[in-house]
Amino acid sequence: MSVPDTHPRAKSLKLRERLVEGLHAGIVTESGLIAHGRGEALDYLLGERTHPFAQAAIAAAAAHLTLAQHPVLSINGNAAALAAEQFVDLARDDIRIVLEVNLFYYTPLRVQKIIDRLRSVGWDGPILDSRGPSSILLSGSDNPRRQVHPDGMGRADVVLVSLEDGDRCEALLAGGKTVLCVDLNPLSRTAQRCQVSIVDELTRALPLLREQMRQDRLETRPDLERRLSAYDNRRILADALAALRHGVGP
Ligand code: PTJ
Repeated sequence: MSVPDTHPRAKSLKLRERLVEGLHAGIVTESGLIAHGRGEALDYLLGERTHPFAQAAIAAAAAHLTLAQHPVLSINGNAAALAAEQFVDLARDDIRIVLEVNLFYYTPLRVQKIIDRLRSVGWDGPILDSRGPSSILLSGSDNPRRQVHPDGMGRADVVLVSLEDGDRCEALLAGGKTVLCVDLNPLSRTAQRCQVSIVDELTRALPLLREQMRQDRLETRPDLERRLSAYDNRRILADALAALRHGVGP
């Protein structure tokens, strides 16, 4: 059923449709629908808008990605279903950015379907598979989620993960990576542990991140470094939690 633009919950319902379509296309798992429902509830409480704490985190994430030598965008089933075009837009803007498919519920077929989705929105560059035949294990922990592609997260200094499980984030941190996340739950292990937590809905956050990265190309390295040294992720998480507790919903 298509949702009319005039419906009061149109945006939210359209995102839901993308997830359901992704499930039928073999991109999203059943658990992915549950994860989306959790995100939807949190976003409702946040008034479905980007708050200043998310804008500050986006600015920090953009600085990290701009200063990085080997930036990687990690893409799972939900992220691909919701925002394939937006990830491709980011990668098109910056030839250093590498796309890596990284799945919790791994099957080679799902990886292929996600690659096909990224191709269908016009990406013709490389797309790596974290658990393909050439994968390696990150050192620093025995975390079960430490498999990465050597040309992607294996050599990355900065990784953006979206809607990610906590083990993956911990494996990347143990491997010495700077981890940036998009996660509507400020209490998730990923949001709590990573260096920059963007507590915002993925499809709202990515265009803002793209715009900020475009502006940051004109900034000097010392200015970006100053932005990062002034950034306090603990404070951002506290502000996000306060907004959720206070309940700023529609
Ligand atoms: O595709 P796979 O196999 O890699 O599996 C993907 C899921 C999402 C199932 C897997 O990574 C998972 O179980 O994730 P979690 O642990 O449920 O974490 C997902 C987090 O993303 C939760 O904290 C949700 O609140 C949050 N979230 C869900 N939808 C959105 C979101 N954050 C931002 N934007 C969203 N649209």
